[in-house]
Amino acid sequence: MTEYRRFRHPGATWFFTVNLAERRGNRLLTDRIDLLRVAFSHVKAKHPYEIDAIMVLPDHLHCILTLPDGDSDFSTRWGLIKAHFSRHLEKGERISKSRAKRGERGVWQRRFWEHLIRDEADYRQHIDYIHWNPVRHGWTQSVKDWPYPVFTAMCVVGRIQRIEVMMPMSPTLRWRSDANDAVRTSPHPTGS
Ligand code: NI
Repeated sequence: MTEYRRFRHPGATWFFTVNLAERRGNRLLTDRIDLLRVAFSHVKAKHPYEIDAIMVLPDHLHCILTLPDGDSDFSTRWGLIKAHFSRHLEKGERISKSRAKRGERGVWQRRFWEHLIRDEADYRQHIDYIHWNPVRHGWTQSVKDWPYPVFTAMCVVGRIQRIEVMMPMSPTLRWRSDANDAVRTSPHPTGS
């Protein structure tokens, strides 16, 4: 198991929730995880960031990113990641009139949720939140059974491995046999 990463960059580490425009029954992100990985690494090459933790769910994703010192331009990065993903995706999603008028795709929600990580406790809480998210949304009874990749900085460039290998673990996190109990006791910042 990967050693738990410590919170090292006050003022530079952020939690994000990014949603697909169409969420009901949409599994685009896990179906096209290949494309998502390419989008992340493509943007990272020109606009560096570190992925502290990430959970890709079928219709949204949560992650913690650390930006370089003095650079808090996460909006550019997300704009580019989303655009790269959409551009390489076959057309076919529902596109609203206002977006169609501007020639925009309808893959992602325009807005995303961001939260500046305050301190070690806040960092740990959000790591736990990310980790438990598939259970929280009812996709799986146990995080260990979640079949889709969780990737950290390492596997964005390398191969995707399973969650129990790749996920940075918080010392506060304990596996629970009762999934519902896990949901109740997991921290609940916001986003989705
Ligand atoms: Ni979620």
